Amino acid sequence: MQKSKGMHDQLFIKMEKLFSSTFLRHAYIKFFERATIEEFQMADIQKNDAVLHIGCGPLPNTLISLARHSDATYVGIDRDPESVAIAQKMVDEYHLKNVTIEHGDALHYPLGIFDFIIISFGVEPKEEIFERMKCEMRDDARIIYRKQWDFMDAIYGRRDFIPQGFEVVDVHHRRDMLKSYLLKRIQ
Ligand SMILES: C[S@@+](CCC(N)C(=O)[O-])C[C@H]1O[C@@H](n2cnc3c(N)ncnc32)[C@H](O)[C@@H]1O
Repeated sequence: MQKSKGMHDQLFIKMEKLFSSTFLRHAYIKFFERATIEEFQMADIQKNDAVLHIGCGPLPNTLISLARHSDATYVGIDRDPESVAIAQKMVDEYHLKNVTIEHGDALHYPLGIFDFIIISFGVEPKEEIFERMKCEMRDDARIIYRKQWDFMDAIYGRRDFIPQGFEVVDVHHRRDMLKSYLLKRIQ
């Protein structure tokens, strides 16, 4: 991974942790809400679906926005224990009974029961994680995979990569400069 991308990821985690102890935490979650709801129109999550978010972060804005708008079962994991503890408090604060937060790394966490798997922008190592998903996710599962808008690839030093063995079903450019792919495994 390029140095500037790694620094960006670390900064993001620090910022979410900092906001989490202030009144700004609610504004932060609200700020991303519209972009998230627009993004997930392409996924069409249904009531009986199980959704895994890999890299929910200390402020699990994606899960909170989704759970407030679409009935489904949501699980958020993060490999950083401190982020998990903060995220759990946030979910409790929003009284979301259909969201579970767990400590877990995408390199080991069981993937086989999920209809949708969301991969956060800051999740690494992506190549290895996609290899795992190819073998372990359900045949009909869908992935929401986020990266920066293409023009920022040069800054982060990572080229646009669609993992081998997956095809693009849809693409959405979020208003906050994240590009989001809906992927499925090539059968
Ligand atoms: C951009 S941040 C959180 C995004 C966010 N708050 C949201 O709701 O979309 C990404 C998070 O991914 C976590 N992460 C990175 N690699 C991971 C992995 N292999 N498994 C689980 N979590 C990971 C980091 O610890 C970080 O908290």
